[in-house]
Amino acid sequence: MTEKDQQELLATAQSVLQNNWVELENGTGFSKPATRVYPYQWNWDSGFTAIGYSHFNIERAKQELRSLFSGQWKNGMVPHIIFHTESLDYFPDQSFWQANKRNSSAPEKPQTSGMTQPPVQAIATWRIYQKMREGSQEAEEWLREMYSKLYKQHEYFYTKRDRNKNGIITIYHPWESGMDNSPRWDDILDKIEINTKNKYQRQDTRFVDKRFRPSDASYNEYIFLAEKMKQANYEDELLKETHPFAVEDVLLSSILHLATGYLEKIAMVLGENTVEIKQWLERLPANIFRNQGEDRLFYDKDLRKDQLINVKTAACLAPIIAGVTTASQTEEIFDTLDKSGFCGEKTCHTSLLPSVGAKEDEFSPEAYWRGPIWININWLVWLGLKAAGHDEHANILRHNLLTLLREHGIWEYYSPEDLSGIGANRFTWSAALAIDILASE
Ligand code: 9WN
Repeated sequence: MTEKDQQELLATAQSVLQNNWVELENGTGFSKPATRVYPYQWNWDSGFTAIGYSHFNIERAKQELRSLFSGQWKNGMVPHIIFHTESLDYFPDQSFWQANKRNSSAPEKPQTSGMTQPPVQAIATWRIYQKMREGSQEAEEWLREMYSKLYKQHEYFYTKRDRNKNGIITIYHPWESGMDNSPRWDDILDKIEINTKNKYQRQDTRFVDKRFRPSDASYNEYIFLAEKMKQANYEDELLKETHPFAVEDVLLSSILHLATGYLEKIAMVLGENTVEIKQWLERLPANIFRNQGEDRLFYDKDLRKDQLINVKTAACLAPIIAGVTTASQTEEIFDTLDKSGFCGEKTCHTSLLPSVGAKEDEFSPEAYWRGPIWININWLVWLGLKAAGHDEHANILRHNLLTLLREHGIWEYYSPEDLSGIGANRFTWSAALAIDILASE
């Protein structure tokens, strides 16, 4: 890609972030993931966005995280949506969740949802610190401001959601995975008996073509499960026993492990005690290989059945993101993907990863998390490859990501067949991560 192409991509990506920024009356602000379809602040989106902003507007990067953590619960949970504003464009909104009426941990204001998402904020906090004058008082003050919030966020996962103390975190809803309608959840969802019918009106399909979004049947399942969580007042102890959807999620756990490494770095700069963090960091590497299938890929576990969920999706590479695979294990994973035609006609050594293997029965190139290429997943794998020194492979991925963004625009996701952009146009995290990839060598 020429220098001019890169400059133009950077300018477009920055303008997407500027456009999706929402100024709040209290002087702070947050980024909508996209105009209309996602009017609030989302958890992992905001971490990716802060990383993008750290390259050109440190204040915005900090505000993004500050506004997210203003919705943190007393028990440490950072909810998946923070409702700083009101909007008629999204369902379910704050009136559905009623989090502050149901759980005394939830803040009165801002209102929030009652579940969480993969935690990328410790990574973002560290990136912001690196961009400030490292070692300066101001930079340390930033870490000090964030540390206890991040610590509580991680402590929540390791104490409330790590049921078997194995570093593999339990999620109670597909929305918590961030990969909402992934076929990873199909079997469990198919078997859930929806015995109450909720009356509700979807809003998403007013803004994005229905065929690119989850089906109505999936929405019924999401709302049924969210309603069940609400009935349990979002109490982890109750959900643990009775909730019909309980899955050990390898992707979320790998992201948590990666982010906990950054939490440790932050603690070390601040001279905080790292004993507990070190113990958390021991869990996943000691146990994740139990989630490995005979084909060398990694799978989630359905805790209600005590069985691995054998569907080939991009989550099967998660331990590469966590940085816990050796060079030969990483090679084995990519060899398996190539043999199974995961990336279609090209190999995964040379091409972007689709969300679901191209030869899987469930693969559907334009259906949300059931096939399309997502920038954040490829970015996470790129980071993992880069950190482990797989330079050649990382460089190919970087090149493919930038070419995709430059030639096809800044979309929510892309068809692996013709690389056309789908879902929401001018999508915030795709722009933010484009900026980060451009800034790397
Ligand atoms: C539900 C905001 C979010 C992302 C998720 C993505 C999608 C929401 C939705 O949008 O989920 O949380 O309404 O479909 O799946 O990863 O955080 O961009």
